[in-house]
Amino acid sequence: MADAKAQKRQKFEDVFSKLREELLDYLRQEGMPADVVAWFKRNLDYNVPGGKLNRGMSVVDSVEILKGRKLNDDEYFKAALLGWCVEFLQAYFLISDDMMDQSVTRRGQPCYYRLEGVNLIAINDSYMVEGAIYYLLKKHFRSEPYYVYLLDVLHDTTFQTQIGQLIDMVTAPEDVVDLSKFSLDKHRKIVIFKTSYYSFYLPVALAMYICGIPHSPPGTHDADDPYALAESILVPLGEYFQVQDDFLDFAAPPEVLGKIGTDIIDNKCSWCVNTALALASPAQRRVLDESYGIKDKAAEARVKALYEELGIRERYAAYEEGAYRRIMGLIETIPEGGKDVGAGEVRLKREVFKAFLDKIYKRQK
Ligand code: DMA
Ligand code: MG
Ligand code: MG
Ligand code: MG
Repeated sequence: MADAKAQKRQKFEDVFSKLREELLDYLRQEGMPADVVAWFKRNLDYNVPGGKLNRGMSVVDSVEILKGRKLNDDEYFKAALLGWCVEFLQAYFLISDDMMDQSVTRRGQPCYYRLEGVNLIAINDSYMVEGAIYYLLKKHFRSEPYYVYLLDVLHDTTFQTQIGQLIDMVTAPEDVVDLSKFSLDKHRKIVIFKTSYYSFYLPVALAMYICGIPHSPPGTHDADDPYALAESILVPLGEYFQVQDDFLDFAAPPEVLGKIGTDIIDNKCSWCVNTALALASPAQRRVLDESYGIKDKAAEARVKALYEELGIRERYAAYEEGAYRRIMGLIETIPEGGKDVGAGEVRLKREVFKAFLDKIYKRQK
């Protein structure tokens, strides 16, 4: 079982090696100096492949589920390529996210911008990881009838994520800590925009496009559009995923998580602080007001102790159970046997969403 999982990952990673070579060849063909090619190679190797690969591999999984059969070599390559586009997009966001959050580690190693000689060049390096997506897409999908849909969904979800990162940053100013600005409502907006669209809707929508699932004609009710239906389930799923991310920032051991949490010190509008604010007595609220969002390890420890005192772990466990049941309920609104999408033979299936939910339920990292 563990072997099958490792093999599956290896097969997916082999596609990355091929894509990386195509990108490096492009620079070489353009006559770029060897040190420039080497820099781009290190950028790609350091930032793109080392994560859990859940988002990327879920494109392949979703295509397999939608088609209801194993993929041939060409179908696998195309699905995996789109999966890697999601991973490239993620890498682009993470390089800049770590700079903005002044994070220290990511995936068990120093954040990229902290490497010697990198620093602010990481800004351009993040743009190049994004640019690579459109080079690869054009090279492999230019003549497909759905090419423009791939471009649209990538651009739309990129902009949504950038808006989400902006709300996240603006709600967490470095100089003024004002916890009255926080609310679970604002938190919801932040997490849906910064995480749900690109991590959950995007992989499934890409899979649906290459399977040829059509949009319903303009003017028809949203509920009849398979993409709108997918979004209505994947957005809450992504919200649950980011609540996990917020909780793990506080509760998970860094050696398991692969990153050191910064939310308390960075004054983030996290699920944990919002939940704590709702539970705190006036005295506990004063602890939060005095210790949250300041660059001081002892203050951070006081906030963490308060989280323990308020039972944030138990609240989270209850939230997780509720979220799981609620999302399962949403999935079960899809007609059994798949939603008939008319012209296409491929139907939206419950299994696409269940597979995703099972991957993240009770995750520890
Ligand atoms: C993640 O927000 C959002 C994006 C778009 C990278 P975050 O800062 O909570 O992520 P992490 O905990 O991985 O730094
Ligand atoms: Mg971050
Ligand atoms: Mg962030
Ligand atoms: Mg986080």
